Amino acid sequence: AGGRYDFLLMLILSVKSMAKSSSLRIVGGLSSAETGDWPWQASLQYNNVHRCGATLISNTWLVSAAHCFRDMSHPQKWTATFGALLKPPSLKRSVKTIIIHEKYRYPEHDYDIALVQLSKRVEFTSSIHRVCLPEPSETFPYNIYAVITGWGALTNDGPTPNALQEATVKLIDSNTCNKKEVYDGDITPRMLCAGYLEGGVDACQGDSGGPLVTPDSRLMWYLVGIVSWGDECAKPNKPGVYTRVTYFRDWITSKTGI
Ligand code: 4AZ
Repeated sequence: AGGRYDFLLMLILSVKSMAKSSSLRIVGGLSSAETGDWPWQASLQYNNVHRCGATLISNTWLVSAAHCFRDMSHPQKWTATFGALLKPPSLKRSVKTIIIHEKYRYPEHDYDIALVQLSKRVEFTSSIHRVCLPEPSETFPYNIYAVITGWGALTNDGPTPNALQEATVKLIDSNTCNKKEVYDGDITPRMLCAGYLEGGVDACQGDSGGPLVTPDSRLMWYLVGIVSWGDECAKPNKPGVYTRVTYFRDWITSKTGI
């Protein structure tokens, strides 16, 4: 069945990219997203500057990466914005609470997950609403397609866009990702690799905390991963590494009730 949904996803994405002039984005992504395309995507901003992505999982909670809040876990300085453009955003919320995973220890990448509670509800619309969370027991086969989105750098150490970028990547199995020439055993059970071993398409600085999503057979989108780390961006044998959301599904419930 995976092949069939892969085909549908590729069809949707290629039709979308044909419908507008494509250019090199995210790193090697298809193009800018359109308003409402990825309605769960949020920008987390510190003193009104974009720092990280985040994903809406309820009317009041976002999930993001723990490393986004290093030395900056004071909620009052953070805001979340929604809408495909950073400026002007279509909605803005202040942050009430930041919960960083108890086992996250900088500079390690393990347990790279955080929850962000908004000070006021977001009322869902067609262009701003939550993503689905997978069951803890869900297993996503490797080689299926998934989509990454964000306002991160367009190339390693390169410029950042105002419009949300999107790209298609493939899930990579952890045995492959732990090979000596790839990440040499650094991939823990809390992580998931996605991208291409040949390089070229990847998340990059500023995409951290943002979503890696894949659709089910009904085209409901599920959060599979959270942009976490990688050796620079889009290099051969250095795919993006994501926080594995299924591992943390029960932790999310314990903190939010979701
Ligand atoms: C970063 O520095 C970062 N290529 C995020 C994602 C990746 C690398 C670096 C993955 O936030």
